[in-house]
Amino acid sequence: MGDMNDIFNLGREAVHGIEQRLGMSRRDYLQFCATLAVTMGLPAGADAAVAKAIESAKRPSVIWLHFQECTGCTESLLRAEHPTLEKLILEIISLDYHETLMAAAGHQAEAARKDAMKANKGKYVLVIEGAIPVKENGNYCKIGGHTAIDLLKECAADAAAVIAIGSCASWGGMPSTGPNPSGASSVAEVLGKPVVTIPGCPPNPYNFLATVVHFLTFGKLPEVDKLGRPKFAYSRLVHENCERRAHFDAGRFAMEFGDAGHRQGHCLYKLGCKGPETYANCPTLGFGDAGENNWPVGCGHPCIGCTEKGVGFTKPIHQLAKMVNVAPPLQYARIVEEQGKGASLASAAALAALAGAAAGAAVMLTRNLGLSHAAEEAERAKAGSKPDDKARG
Ligand code: FSX
Ligand code: SF4
Ligand code: F3S
Repeated sequence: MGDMNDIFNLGREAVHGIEQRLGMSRRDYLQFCATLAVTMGLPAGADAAVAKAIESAKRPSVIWLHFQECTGCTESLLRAEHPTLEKLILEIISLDYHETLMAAAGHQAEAARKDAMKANKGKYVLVIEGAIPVKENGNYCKIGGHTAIDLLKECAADAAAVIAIGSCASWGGMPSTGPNPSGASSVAEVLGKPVVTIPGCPPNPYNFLATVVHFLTFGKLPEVDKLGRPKFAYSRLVHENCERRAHFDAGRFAMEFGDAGHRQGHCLYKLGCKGPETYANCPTLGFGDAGENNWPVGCGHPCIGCTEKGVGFTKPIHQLAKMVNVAPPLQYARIVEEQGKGASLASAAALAALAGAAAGAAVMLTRNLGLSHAAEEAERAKAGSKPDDKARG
């Protein structure tokens, strides 16, 4: 958390102005700035910079286009349970063109877009929600007689920054699910250059807001990974911060919805949870400001990998996830301990046979039950095998 002196030294008059403008108490406002700074992973004191930027900077003009999508991105931004989030968004940015929210229609709406682009040439932030269909010359999506392809290119030409919000705009998302009849493509593919992406279906509104506030505070977009995702939000696997992780490590899994394991909050890996191969900050940020555990896994549903290209809307929901950086057996306690020489090979073999193990497994069990750690290592050295390979079978 930042230096409170910095925050409280923020001119009282300025903060008063903010109180008036945002219709929230000074305490709530400063808390909000601190939350955004923490979301962005900024160092101590940055919350004061965020507060100053929001207070002093001119609201950036935002032009928001909708293509192939469900409008869930907008919904998640504006229907968050936080009582002031909607207000904050509309007060921090100047939403000059947004087809779902604007009152204008038809030619009036077209004129509003042109006017906003002209008045803020080179300075506006272009936000794209939805994928762009490229098959049949883009005819699957037309607005005001123009294809999504043409609209995107026209609006991106004079934008200061382009943000692809949601998985559809980021990598094709749900509309690009095979066989992808309309050729749904990402913003970066159509523009032929990388853009900032905030994937998620829908994405967490705080990740979008933090990205915009970063732009406002530092005059540039946050650091991104090779897929254009802000590192502050997408550098960790869901699995790395999941509250059910201890159950995964201990081998306690829900095997079907509603079973004892599921009711006790055990790991959802065996129900197809894609947390082990999905990068997102859902477990740490949560959704909807409705308190702890308000995210898919927290609510008892496996992560479907909605942020991740090649996972969400691609892999079958109940297919087991690929373990990106950890394999389950590595987490289990060794089955051969240091002390003791253990049983003879013969007695161990008998034990394995008694246990009814299959022939191959019995051999393995024989080896593992029958040897002490030191002897096991010696066996391996003799066989020229690497540690653990055999123990895991
Ligand atoms: Fe919907 Fe947005 Fe999903 Fe896509 O979010 S919530 S289909 S990511 O573009 O509206
Ligand atoms: Fe959590 Fe899913 Fe990982 Fe289990 S597999 S710990 S439910 S992210
Ligand atoms: Fe999506 Fe998984 Fe998060 S489904 S919302 S990435 S927990």
